[in-house]
Amino acid sequence: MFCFQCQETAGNKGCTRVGVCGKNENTANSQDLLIYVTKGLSEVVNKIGEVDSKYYDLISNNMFVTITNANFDEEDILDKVEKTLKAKDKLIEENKLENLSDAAKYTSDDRDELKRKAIEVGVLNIINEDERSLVELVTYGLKGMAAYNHHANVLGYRNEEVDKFIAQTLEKTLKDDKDINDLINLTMETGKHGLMAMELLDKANTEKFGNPEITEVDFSAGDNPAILISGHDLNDMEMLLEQTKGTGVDVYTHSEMLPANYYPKFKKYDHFHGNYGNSWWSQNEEFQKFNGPILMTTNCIVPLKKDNDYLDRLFTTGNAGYPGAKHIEADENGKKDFSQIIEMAKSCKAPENLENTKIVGGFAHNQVEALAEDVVKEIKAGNIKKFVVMAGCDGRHKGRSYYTEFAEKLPKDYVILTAGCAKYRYNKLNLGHINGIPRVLDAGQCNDSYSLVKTALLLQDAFGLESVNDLPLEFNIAWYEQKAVIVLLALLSLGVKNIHLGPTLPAFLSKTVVNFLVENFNISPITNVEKDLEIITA
Ligand code: FS2
Ligand code: SF4
Repeated sequence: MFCFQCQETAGNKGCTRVGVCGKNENTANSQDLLIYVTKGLSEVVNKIGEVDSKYYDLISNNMFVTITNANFDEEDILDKVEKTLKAKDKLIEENKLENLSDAAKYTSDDRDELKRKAIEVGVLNIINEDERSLVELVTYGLKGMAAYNHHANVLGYRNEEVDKFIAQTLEKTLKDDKDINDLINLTMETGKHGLMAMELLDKANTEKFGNPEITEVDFSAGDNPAILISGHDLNDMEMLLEQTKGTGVDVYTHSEMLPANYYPKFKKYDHFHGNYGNSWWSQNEEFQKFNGPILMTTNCIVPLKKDNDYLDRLFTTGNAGYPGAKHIEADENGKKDFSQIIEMAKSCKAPENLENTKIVGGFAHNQVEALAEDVVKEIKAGNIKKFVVMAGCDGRHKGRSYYTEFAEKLPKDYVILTAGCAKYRYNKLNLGHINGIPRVLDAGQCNDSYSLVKTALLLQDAFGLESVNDLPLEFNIAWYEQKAVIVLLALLSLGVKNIHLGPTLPAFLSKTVVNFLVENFNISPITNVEKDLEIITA
């Protein structure tokens, strides 16, 4: 195996024997094969031109499955490989396609052969380091885009341009004669389409569930038995709340599902208790203490430790998967039956209380727009000096305490704009208010990063500035997995410069690609809190 797609990759070079995330060699290889056959399917779909949207769904789903910490189940991934091959072969036969690439031609229904092939199709097949770097940068961006696209699709929203871009770009990565400049252009195009996918998801979420609003979220545990829901899928959230109504079972969010608390539609459910626990990586201890069933709707899953005995309480759905955990499939209409989880919850003890914290969030673009007048007033009065976007991911590395310290030491007239699980590093610090405007404005999940872009454009407009780079706005982004890659590419496609990126630069960026990003966008790695604060406050 060779995998270097996330920030925690071994030695910041690559995982070669087992993933730091816990992904074993066979699972890693099966994911490589899933990407390979999905590229083949994409080529076939592009050749035909117009196909049923179910093929685009399959492409997005497959990409999503391979995102860090989404699916650890080799057999499930190989099932998806077989499903993809069958769909592709049917299209080839029906349309009598010829002159296809090896990836599009490849087929087998023999598991042993699939496992053999899986070893052959890894990222190291591209020998030229710069080419490999750009192909993987684009592919990881597409994974993030596919995740956003999938969430919008299940809510009934679609942008054909996004679907087609994903399929066409995947096919382009198969070409033997890749030109570096073409790949650089493709990277920027990926960012541009990433923004479209984010916009689509924002529209889907806000039209379905209302605009997030300022909300105080309770982190304490109640007395009823309960279900913990994690990941990012708001469609699953709604189905779970609906099915648990009147059952005596409460629902709590975990990690990236926290922002579900900000949506008007979800707030109406009395048995939606609040949030339990913290960032994804603290789940082993927190799931153990929760006592009731846990539903993982997407990444980030952490493999169970030896002393964890909650596997029988762990459920996955959608593109998430974990060996031994029960998986809840949607029916042909997209509906999911969570009754077995609810029945299990009834016989479980109530969650153990972890804390009595309360946090305030819900500052997505509509809410910020409602506050715009006050915000502009405070900026003009000199009470708010700058905004710092501290969005992105959290992770296990000790070095991430940088973000806690950075937030703590920011001057008191600085406001943090955030989205994603990165906020767990500082969202309980009580950083205070500036005349009623909280110093940490949480827009929601990493999936809601579009809100931060809208907020920046709103401020640009309010001050009549030509470029977003002229705003009193700094970017200190923390990344971990591939959704952060598409957020970064989306920002670059908007021309955002001077982004600080940490805790480390991606291992998949070659020196040439890093130089390109520095020369054109002045991206820099974080250094230490003092030095970075000096730069940011200059
Ligand atoms: Fe956090 Fe993990 Fe949101 Fe990422 S829960 S790092 O995959 O998607 O952000
Ligand atoms: Fe390693 Fe990250 Fe890949 Fe897991 S996803 S195998 S930690 S690089």
